[in-house]
Amino acid sequence: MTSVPLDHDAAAATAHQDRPPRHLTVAAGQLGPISATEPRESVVDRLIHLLEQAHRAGAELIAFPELALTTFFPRWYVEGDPALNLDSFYETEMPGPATRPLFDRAVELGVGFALGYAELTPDGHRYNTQILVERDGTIVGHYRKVHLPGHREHEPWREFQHLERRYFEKGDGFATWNAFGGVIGMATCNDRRWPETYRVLALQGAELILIGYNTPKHYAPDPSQNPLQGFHNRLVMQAGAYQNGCYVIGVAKGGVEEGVDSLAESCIIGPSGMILAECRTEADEVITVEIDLAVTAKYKETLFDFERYRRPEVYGPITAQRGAIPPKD
Ligand code: ING
Repeated sequence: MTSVPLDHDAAAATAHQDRPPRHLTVAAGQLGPISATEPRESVVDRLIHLLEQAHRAGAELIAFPELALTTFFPRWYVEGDPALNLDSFYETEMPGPATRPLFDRAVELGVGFALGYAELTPDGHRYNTQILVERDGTIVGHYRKVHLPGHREHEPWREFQHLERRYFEKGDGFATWNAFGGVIGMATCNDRRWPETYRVLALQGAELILIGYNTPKHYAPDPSQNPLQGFHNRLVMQAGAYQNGCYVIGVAKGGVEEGVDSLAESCIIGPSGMILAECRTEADEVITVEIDLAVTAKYKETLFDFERYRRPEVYGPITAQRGAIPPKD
């Protein structure tokens, strides 16, 4: 039983006083398709071009998509052991020879970035990974995707596969980092659909959450959702932002990639839940917004004052159960 301090209503109820501003100009670096044969060096050139464009617009941080260095290879079932056939899609060092130019250019321009890629560890573990790199080129954050969607075995009935559960292991949790003058959290793609993602990050102080995604517009288990992909994308990130008093950047690799039409619609969302900027194309595109991280306090210190209003003592089922347990008759 979690002991919760007594109610805080004794605290004086006064209008929220604005905090000193903490401005940060952020960008989403959306990617169009990456073909299976596009060399890493070519993709890195595209990322550098987006980073330079963001820098010209004053950005100090740019978020790149999930698996931003390669095509979304989990759409294919590859016979035999994944370790034997798919290694070319994984990074064994970061930065490596192909990605070092991105780090070098970022340091030259003083722009930090978040980058999603497939990670193969020295001891043979595979993750859908995202890193946070500060403006001096230091990797300050390292996140491995927690919620792996799709399936593990070949399902030939599908137009294309979604084998993340075959090609990646689950990450072991969410973390936040002090960087860029605030508290930054990261999540990846399917993570954005689960409210726990935002709440666990916000309970660790997150003020800005960076989320890369690759989302096919066709959802094989229920195609009735296909026309709602854009709505669901905005819905979950806007809700997550508002309910946790956070800025959220959702950044896509979109367009028709190896025959699979994928959602673009990258956007930057404020703690009000309002969309502050959104991409208009399904190609490489940069959007930037000068945000004020101090504005998060308007929500975190009023409506969503966790310490004052949350009731963890009644939230037990959220961590005690995995699936739903309906009431007995
Ligand atoms: N992609 C998807 C996502 O959650 C998916 C999985 C595909 C959901 C299609 C809905 C429709 O956005 C990843 N990579 O998690």
